[in-house]
This record gives sequence, C-alpha cells and structure tokens, in this order.
Amino acid sequence: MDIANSTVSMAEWNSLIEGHMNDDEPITNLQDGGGGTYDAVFLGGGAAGRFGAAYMKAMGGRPLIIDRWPFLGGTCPHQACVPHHLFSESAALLDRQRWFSDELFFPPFDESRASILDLVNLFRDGRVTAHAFMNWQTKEQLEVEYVVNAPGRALDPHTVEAAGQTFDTRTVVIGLGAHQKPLAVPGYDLPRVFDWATLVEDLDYEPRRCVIVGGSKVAVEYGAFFQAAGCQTTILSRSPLLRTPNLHHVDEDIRRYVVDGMRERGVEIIEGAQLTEIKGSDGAERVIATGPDGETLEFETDFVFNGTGEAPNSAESKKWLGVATGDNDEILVDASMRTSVEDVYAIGDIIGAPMEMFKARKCGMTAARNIMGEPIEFDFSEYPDFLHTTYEMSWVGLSEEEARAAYDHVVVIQMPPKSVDHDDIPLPCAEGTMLYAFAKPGLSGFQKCVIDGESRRILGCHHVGYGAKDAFQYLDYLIHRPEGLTIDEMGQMNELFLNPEHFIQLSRLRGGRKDLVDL
Ligand code: KPC
Repeated sequence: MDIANSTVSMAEWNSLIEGHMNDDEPITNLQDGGGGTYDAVFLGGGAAGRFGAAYMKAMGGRPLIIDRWPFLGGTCPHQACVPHHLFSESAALLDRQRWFSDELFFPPFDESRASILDLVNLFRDGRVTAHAFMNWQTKEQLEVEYVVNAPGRALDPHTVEAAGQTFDTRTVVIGLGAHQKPLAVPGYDLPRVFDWATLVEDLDYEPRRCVIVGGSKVAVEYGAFFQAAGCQTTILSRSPLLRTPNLHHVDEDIRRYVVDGMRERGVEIIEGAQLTEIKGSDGAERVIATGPDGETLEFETDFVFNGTGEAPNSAESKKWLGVATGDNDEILVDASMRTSVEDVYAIGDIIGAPMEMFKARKCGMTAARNIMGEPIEFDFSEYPDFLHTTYEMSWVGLSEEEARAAYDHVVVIQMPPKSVDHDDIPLPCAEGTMLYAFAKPGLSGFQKCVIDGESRRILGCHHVGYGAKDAFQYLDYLIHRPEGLTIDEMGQMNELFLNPEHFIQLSRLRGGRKDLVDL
C-alpha cells in the first residue's frame, strides 16, 4: 500500500494499523518510489531508528526507515515502556487505595476490582493511538520516508532489501532492538510463563499467584504492580534485589526503603535463589528453585513472570554483514556508533546495556550526525536512572557508599535525617505523598543528596516518592558538567515549593557553613 501522496489522518492511521497487524502487506511512504541513493537506511523504526532518521532529515539528509511492524516507535509504545508506565501508575493508585481503605473519602478497598487483566486489556485496546501518532508525525511533520509492515534485510553496506525492492544507500544503521531471553530451565515454554512482551500480547485470565524470576528493574517493577493488583507475588532473585550488574549507583538506604516497603506490602522476596524448573501439566503450576542455603524451594503458581535480562537481536545482522559482536551478542560499536564494518552503524538496544530510552534516541542522533559529516561521540557510561515500585525511584551520580569510597569528606543531606525514625517524621512530602505525610508518615518517601565536603560539589542525588524524575534529568546535566554543581549553586535556585525532592531548600539551610556537615 502506497501512502506517499496521501495525507493520512490520525483516525485513518488507527484503522490502517489495526488492519495490518495480522497481515504482511507493506505500507510504503517513499519519495520517487524509493529510487536514488539514501544517506542511511535505518533497519528498525524503534526509538533509536526513528530519532536517528528524524535528526538526519532535519540536517538535510535523506534517511529511510524500514520496520517489520505496521507502525514506528518499536517496543516502547507496543509492549514495554508505555504499558509499564500504565501499570506502575495503577500500582501507585492501588497502593494508596489500600492504605486508606475506608478512611477519609476513600471507599473500602475492593480487591475484586483490582485486575491485571483489565489493565492489560485497557492498554491493548488503546495502544494503537500511540502507534498512529508515530506514523503520522514521522510522515507529516518530520517528512521521513519509511516502509513499515515489512522486514528489511541488508544485502551489503550499500544495499537494503524490503517489500520486494532494493534501496541504494551510503550507510546502513542497524537498530533492531533486543528480546527477552527465555528462562534456561525445563518448563520455560509452558503456557502461563510470561515476560513483558507476552504479558500484553497473550494474557487472557486473571493471575492470582505469581512467581517472578529476576532481581533488577523489570522484576521489581512488575512485581510491585502484580502485588498491588491483588496477585500474591514471590520474587526469586540470584542477587540482592537491585544489586545487579546493569544497575549502577543504587544507594543502599534507598534500596532498603524500597525493598522493605515491597515486603511490607506482601511481596515475598527471596534473594540468593536459583530457579531450577517450572512444572505443570497444561501450564505453569509449580516453580522449583534452590534457596540461599541450598535448600529446595517449591511454589504453587498460576503465573510465572520472566524478569531476567534481554539479549540483542544481532544474529541476522551478523549473518548479513559480518558485524563483530560481544559476549552478550551485542553489536560492537565505537563512540560514533560505527560497527566493525565500514559504512555500517548500530544503535539502541542492539549494542547492549543500558537498554534505556535516552541511549536509544541519542545513539540514533549520534549515528546521524556522523553520517552527515559532523563528527561526534556519545559516552553513555553515566546517566540518570529511575524505576517504579508503588513509588517512583530516581537517582543520579554516586551513591553514599560509592562517594565514601572515593572522597574523604562526604556530607549527606537526607530526609528523613539519619537519626530520626521515619514513623516520627512526615518528610519528605510533596506531590503524591501529602496524605501519607499526615496519616502514615513512614510512607512519605525517602531522599538523599550526597556532597563532597571539600569541593562542595554535589556527587549524587537519590529519591523515592513521586514527581521528582523530571528534576533528575536536569540534575544529571548539571552535576556532570566539568564545573559540576555545588551546594551553594543549588541553594541559589528558585524552588517551586513544595518540590518533591526538597534539595534546594535543604542546600540553602546548610550552604552558609564553611565546614559542611550532614543534615
Ligand atoms: C509517546 C511516546 O513518546 C512513547 S513511544 C516512543 C517511541 S519513539 O518516539 O520512537 O521513541
């Protein structure tokens, strides 16, 4: 189907995408029928490819995106970030309803109305609108050419095939993403074993008893949601929760607040556990694991969730083009996103961790700029991070432990202060925690700012609550500038009171001292 010369409205895109979800008719948006030479063909129209192509077009280049799905945007709006945010926001609301059941204006909490399936269905029924927007924006506003609902294949670094035609290009940019690795135990493929993708594709019953495997973001985020939605959840983690290799700078106090809070809400967390088998006659019914002391553990279940790591989708690109890959199948690139093969670039999740949105999009931009003759490097070794439990947890820079290992005079400003029991202090409080602050102070969150007492520079910021994530994007930029950000500069900022992380006002309370001390 050729749409190059028609304006497709958002509403029309909705039905066009729905209609093509289960067929393989390509949808083409090509200038000159795809003739001539492109500056880059982006294989994969997820966040990395879409942003790379948009940036290249904006620079005056000619990009082409090819994607196997009938929409652009990739897994984010289809199976990953967007449903995750819907579920996490629901978890936070459910959590508040539970704590305030039959108090104030809250009705008695009715667990029968808290349904994972309802929320999955809500997402499934609504996700096409985000897909429609991606297609509409990319064509009408960004003026980028694309072929969707057709897998692409690189024949060599200058020729790509898709939808029955070949395209000439100066470069190929591979952004084909990653997939969930299956659990490496017998029973991994039984019905009722899910991951973040199959959850939204296949769930057709209300889960009651969940076992999650994994100890990082996905395990914690989905575990908190399942529990809040009334599904009794056990998390089996080899390492302490949130102490996994791909997760850096998690402060121990913050981690404990979050993990203890999950336990208090009923999540069973077993650290040092190793999954050995999933059993069941026509679907997962029992999970067998080895416990921290070598004991055998057994759990009844109707819902196993694989929250372990993902693997890059690099096999085909390796076969087509011979690009070099690393130990985890990631395509190896330099800081300009160049692979081992001349004129071939790789971007996003396919180059390995961190598999985060900022990295995907900036990889795309970096490749585009280099291809367009603007040499630039992208270092993503330091970045702000976040996750959700029934709270939002945000962090950037060094944890207190990391700072103490690297600096002689570390000063910590935190809320609640180290010496005060959280049940005795209704702080921090702001958006989303005001009711907790007044009725259940211990639930009002946790925050910490780590400072080098000598240079007075802020080394790290950590927050559990709601609404602080935005600030951490800017804090990341400020503290990682060559000149950094001092407590004195923080104290000069204009707070929008009550601001969720309270960092500005607390810096102002301490900034007058020449010899900085904890607060
Ligand atoms: C609406 C939204 O930003 C979530 S989907 C993101 C896909 S993309 O814009 O291509 O990074």
